[in-house]
Amino acid sequence: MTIPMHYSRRIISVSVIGGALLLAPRVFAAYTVEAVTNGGIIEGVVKLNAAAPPVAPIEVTKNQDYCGQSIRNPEYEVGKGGGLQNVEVYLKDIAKGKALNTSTISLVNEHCMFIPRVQGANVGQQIKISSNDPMLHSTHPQNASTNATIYNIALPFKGFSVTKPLPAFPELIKVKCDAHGWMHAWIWELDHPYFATTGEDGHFTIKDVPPGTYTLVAWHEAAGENSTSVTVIAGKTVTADIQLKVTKTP
Ligand SMILES: [Cu+2]
Repeated sequence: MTIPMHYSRRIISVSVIGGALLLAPRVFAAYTVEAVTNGGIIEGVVKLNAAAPPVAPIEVTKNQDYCGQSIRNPEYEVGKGGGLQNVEVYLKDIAKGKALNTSTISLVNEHCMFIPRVQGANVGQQIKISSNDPMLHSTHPQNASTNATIYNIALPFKGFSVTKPLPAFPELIKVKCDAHGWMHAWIWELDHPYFATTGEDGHFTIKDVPPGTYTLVAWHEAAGENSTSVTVIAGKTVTADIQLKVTKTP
């Protein structure tokens, strides 16, 4: 599949609300692909500003024979050094740089949860949705802001899979399973490839960044967002640790 070098700046979106026809311009920043020969690296660790609040296990209300009575809640995954997993870290408003990702991303229904819980992706990529469980799941991605359904895939048996294109424009996608209300995943679909998801130790690395000053954003499903300014120098590694606020009190 070919990836366009940049995207249309202005799309007119038409919606009908309460019978009124609204014309609202939706503006998307363009991203231009160009060779990066002198890029730098941004790396860091995302941590919480306080101890993660205790989270009750997920109560299983359906298919207990397979899923069990409860499932550990992965809302806050804090590693040994205090790093927070499943944080999407990305550059905001980067105008040009390396080519977009084109591989097919994966979302697996496994033991009554989605794997991975959080991932980044690019416009133009495909997603393989599959199930490793012997009962019915659905995979229902929605725009996280509007709840507009992107598609809704039924996965009736173990080994079933469907590969679909991601939406044509960048958006935060929230995925749910209509059969199991506790199943959630998030996909940060961006129009540039400068993103990373923190691992078990809360660490992230973003490579081949053209020299310049950028806003680096960290997003977490429960702790929300924070950002920092980061200046990348050719051939160097810059450290940019980010702290997120615990929003729930124990
Ligand atoms: Cu399910």
